Amino acid sequence: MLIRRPADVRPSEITSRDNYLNRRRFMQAGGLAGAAALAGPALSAVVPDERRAKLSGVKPSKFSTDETPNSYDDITTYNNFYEFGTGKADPSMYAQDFEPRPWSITVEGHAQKTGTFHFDDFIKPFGLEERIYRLRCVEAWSMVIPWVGIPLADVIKFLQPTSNAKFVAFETLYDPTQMPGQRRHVLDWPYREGLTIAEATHPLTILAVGLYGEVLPNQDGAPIRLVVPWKYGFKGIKSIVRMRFVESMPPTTWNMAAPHEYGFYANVNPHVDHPRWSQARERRIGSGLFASMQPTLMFNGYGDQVAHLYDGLDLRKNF
Ligand SMILES: Nc1nc2c(c(=O)[nH]1)N[C@H]1C(S)=C(S)[C@@H](COP(=O)(O)O)O[C@H]1N2
Ligand SMILES: [Mo]
Repeated sequence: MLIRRPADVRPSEITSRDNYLNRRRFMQAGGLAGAAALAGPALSAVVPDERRAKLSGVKPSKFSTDETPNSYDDITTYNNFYEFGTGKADPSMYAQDFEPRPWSITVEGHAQKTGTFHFDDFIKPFGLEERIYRLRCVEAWSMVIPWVGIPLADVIKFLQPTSNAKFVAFETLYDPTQMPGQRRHVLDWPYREGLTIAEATHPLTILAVGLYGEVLPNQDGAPIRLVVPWKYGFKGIKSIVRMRFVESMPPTTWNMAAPHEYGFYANVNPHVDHPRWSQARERRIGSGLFASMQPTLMFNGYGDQVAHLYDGLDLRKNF
């Protein structure tokens, strides 16, 4: 288990937290009209920039699983985020100095509303929901994660794609000064992912901005990442800076790296094995070393809701 040493807490972080608390105290004590204006954008932001700050106005969702979530510790110390190293503990160590603010998201391609949005403006029109979802990694481990996010369908409706938009492509930040993993050509940076429009606008698909009711930790993809619960974890692209509405199937990182092993669709499918290992079972992280593996469910258990998206598609060919 990883313990965060006091040395890892940078002075800038302490200062911003103190300022935040002071401002709050000032407002509570003074009850001044217009105090919100004095306090500035930090208090009005839907997703505060202070680490581990509590998110307010989060609504529960009927789409959540009732399985017990993994611990905060599991979810934040067992990660895949190659921009910070390829080991499972690397992101929890090397993403600490990453600054997910200021942040902007550029929207391009076949949509009425394109351009560069500040993160806060991008999020503001939408309500935050808690979505407790199973995450199934292609490496045959799984977790249950209480995300906080916004439905991607709402965002897409707001951006008004044209009829030419058949797919949505996403890109992660490319910044080797902050992302040490990008100093080596482990993957063809920036990390890229894509969905069909039907997948992107499915009610289960969200952009996550939080975890356990708090601001999303860096190692889980701060400030904003994709979550598509019926697909292998690698589709859940982290730290998104670009969204592009396109006409043809966009290139995706793992498909480019190993086309025979990772397809565009990447639907969780216990009947289609990875060329080098079985996908029939999975190990639930945190269940203990001696716990047996559990069966992997078609579409990660979300088949009732998503199977229709693939009617007539051969899922062996379109893996
Ligand atoms: N930018 C980026 N996004 C990424 C990855 C990555 O290496 N870089 N890894 C993917 C993989 S393989 C998985 S399983 C999930 C893990 O998400 P988590 O660490 O929040 O559980 O993130 C996905 N998103
Ligand atoms: Mo993964």
